[in-house]
Parts: sequence; structure tokens; C-alpha cells
Amino acid sequence: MLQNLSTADLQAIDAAHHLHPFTDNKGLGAEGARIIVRGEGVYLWDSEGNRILDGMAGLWCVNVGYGRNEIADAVSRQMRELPYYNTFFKTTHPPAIELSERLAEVTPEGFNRVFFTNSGSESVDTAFRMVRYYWIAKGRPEKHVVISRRNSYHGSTLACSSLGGNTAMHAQDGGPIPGIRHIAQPYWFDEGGDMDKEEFGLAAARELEKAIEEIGEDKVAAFIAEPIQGAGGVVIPPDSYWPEIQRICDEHEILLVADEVICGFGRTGKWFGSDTFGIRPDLMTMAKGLSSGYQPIGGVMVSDGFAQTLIEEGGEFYHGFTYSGHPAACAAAIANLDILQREGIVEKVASDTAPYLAEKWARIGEHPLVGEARIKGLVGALELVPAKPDRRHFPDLGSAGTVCRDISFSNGLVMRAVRDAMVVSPPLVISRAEIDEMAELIWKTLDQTQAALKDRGWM
Ligand code: PXG
Repeated sequence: MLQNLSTADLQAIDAAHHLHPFTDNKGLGAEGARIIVRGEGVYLWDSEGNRILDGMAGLWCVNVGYGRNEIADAVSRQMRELPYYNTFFKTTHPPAIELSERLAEVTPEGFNRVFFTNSGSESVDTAFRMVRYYWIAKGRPEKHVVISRRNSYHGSTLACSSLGGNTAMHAQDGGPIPGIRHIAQPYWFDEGGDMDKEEFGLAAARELEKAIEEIGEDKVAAFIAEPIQGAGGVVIPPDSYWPEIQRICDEHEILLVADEVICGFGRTGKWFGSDTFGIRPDLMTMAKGLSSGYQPIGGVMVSDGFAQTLIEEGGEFYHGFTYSGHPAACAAAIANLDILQREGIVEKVASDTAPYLAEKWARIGEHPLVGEARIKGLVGALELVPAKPDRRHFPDLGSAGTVCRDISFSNGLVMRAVRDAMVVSPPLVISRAEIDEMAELIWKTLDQTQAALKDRGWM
């Protein structure tokens, strides 16, 4: 029925009835939402027929690209066979069984068990409850504080908002909830001062040790961090950072939770960010790329040692979601893993498209507006600055990013602005020719942004 309506009519209905996430709904009501109607490969089409190169893979999730009939067929078959049954109270079903085994195959050695959720937020919230439950099972309930980082993003439930470092979120929900401590992030461009990158990476990691000592090791349950901060602006840590974090977690009795919601399933050129950075976590939270966004599904993968404590000493874990291990979502994830493996997508990123994009990125880094161009695998950021090589930002932080993002959209490319960092995270199936196209669109967008900022007297 809606198909015959004009874009303006659809926008009016949307504005009247739909509250959008992370959106100023008043502003959106006046402007009208962009309506995306179709996707194929790395491209989207809006209701006006414009083709857009999706440099963000949706929200960092459509790893195998749009239009995969194989996933749609798998979901359809499953929905006809068994649309729903639960995994509570000693029951299960074939898709949950198969997916749990498949995840044990693709995750790092020593990870053989998964707890299913429906999103990244539910995964992080589950991990939060699990690490406390773990220490309670060990007879050490006083170990309850979870350490996370400023400018991290772990989702939008109350616990996730509290763990995250977004102070605007805390201001709206009264958080952070008690029992959380935030430490420094390894964001050299903004916070590195006069230190070189590696020196700064060590200093940022040692904030964890300081926090543990201040709080008391006997009170700290876990440290949670994204291998690369995504929503925080694609903060790629210096090489020195993760080995030092690992040392600190090993030397102190602290569980390490790697939030793999963005980095998981090939984004960094290996299956998991933990593989890329040599992290040995106790828990891994995942979602997004697990199904390439074709169905909502997430999970928490736990290490064998952690699982053993839970199973042997924990008793019943009073936790779960109606749709934990939903059959249709599991079917989508299995079909997605089939594609990733059969087409060797992760390996191709590592050997071909990531190095190719890195070359382009180095070239884009020479643009006068770009203060730093950082990239790992197929996730990268460009820091917009008024006067390179100075790392100082534009005075009204975030405004230049918004200008650039809007120009990018009008040029037919989705880039996301995080403050003044332009970030990209395209589908992992992006080809060399499509990378060429993306790089050209970015260069053109940067030129136009520079001109617009000069017009405003900002440069
Ligand atoms: N952890 C990480 C590392 C994430 O990036 C979540 C948890 C929460 O996942 P769910 O599925 O509950 O959204 C995320 C989500 C953005 C953006 O604009 C990023 C996310 C979600 C929405 C928007 O950068 N990351």
C-alpha cells in the first residue's frame, strides 16, 4: 500500500509515528528522513532513485554485502520449518546447535561455547552479568567493578550506556550506574600530546594498572574494550597498547572482555579483532557481522576456562532472552558464515582489498583537510583539521564533520562523521573498482568540504 506514496508522504507518516534512535526527532521531522528502499552488493537506492555507495556497511554490519538471496532463502526455509522455539529449560533446535558449533570453529582457539542474544547491547549486558556471576561462583562476590574506557561505545541498555564513555548518554539516563570505572582511551591523535605513538600506547594501557591498584584488585571483575573503537571514531590503538593490556590482565586476576561487535567477522582483516591484535580475551561479545545484519542476532563467546567455572561452579544462570538463539536468526548467521568461508572473504580482505584501500588512504591523507588518515583492514578514519600538520581541531568540534557528511551523502557516498573524524567501514565484499570509486568520491567530498569551510571563514 505504501509503495504508491511519494517520498514526502512517506516522510510525513514517518515523522508522525516513528521515534528514531540517536536522532533529534524534532529536526528530523522538519527535514524528513532519507528513505532507503533497496540494496545490492555495496550499493543502496533511496526512494528518489539515487544510488549510494554504502561506505558504512549499514551500521558497520553488512559484511557480505546486500542482496544475498542465499541468506533470505535460508531464513525463509527455517521460518516454514520452525519459525520459533526457545532454548530455555533444556530445549534446543537444529539451527542453534549448528551455529554454536560453527562459531567454535571460527573463533580463536579455546573458545567453544556461546550464549545467544539478539544484539550487541544484549551481548555486552550479558557479558557484564556473566563476569559478576563468575566471581560470585568463585566465592568472591566483592570482585564486581568493571573497568571500561572513555569514548568507548558498548550499546544502549542502561548497563551498556554506563560502560560506554559517551557522557551525553550518561546525562540522559542518570548513569553511569555504580560499579564502573572509566579509564583513558588509546587515542593518540587527540590525547597523545608530545608523546610518540608507542610511548602513548603504553601510557594509556598503564591507566588500567593504575585503576586496578586504586580500586583494589580484590574488587575488580573485568576490563572491557573494543579492539578498535568504532563509534568513538575508529580509534586504532598503537601497537604497544594491547600487549600491555594483556600483560596487566594476566598479572592481575582480571577478566578481559573483547567487545567484537564491530571488529568481529573479518572487519580488521582477520576473523576477530582479537586475532589481529593478539588479544587473549576471556569473553568476546559479538553481533553485527555475525549475520551481516540480515537478522538481529548476537552472542557472547566464552573461553573454556571461563565456561568451566560457570558450568561446574555456577549453577543456574538466571539470564536469557525469549529470542536467544532464534531459529531464523541462527539460519541467517549460518548462511552468512557459509558465504564468508566459501568465498574466502576474510582472507581476501587481508591479502587484497585492505592493502589496496590502505594505499588509497595514504594518498587521501595528503589532502590539505586531513590531519590523519588511519586504517586497519576495512575500517578507517580521516581527521579533519584546519591547519595540518597541527593536530588541533576546528573550534566548533563536530561541525566540519557534519558539513563533510552531508556533502558526502549528496555525492552518493555514505560516510559517518564522529565529531570531525570521517569514518568508513564498507562491506567486506567491496571490489578494487568500488574502492577506486569510493576514494574518488571521498577526494571530491574533501575538496567541496574545504571550499565550504573556507566560505564560512573556518579555514
Ligand atoms: N558494542 C559495540 C562495539 C558496538 O559498536 C554495540 C556494542 C551495541 O550493539 P547493538 O546491536 O545493540 O546496537 C555496538 C553498536 C554508530 C553506531 O553510529 C554504532 C553502533 C550502533 C549504532 C550506531 O557508530 N554500534
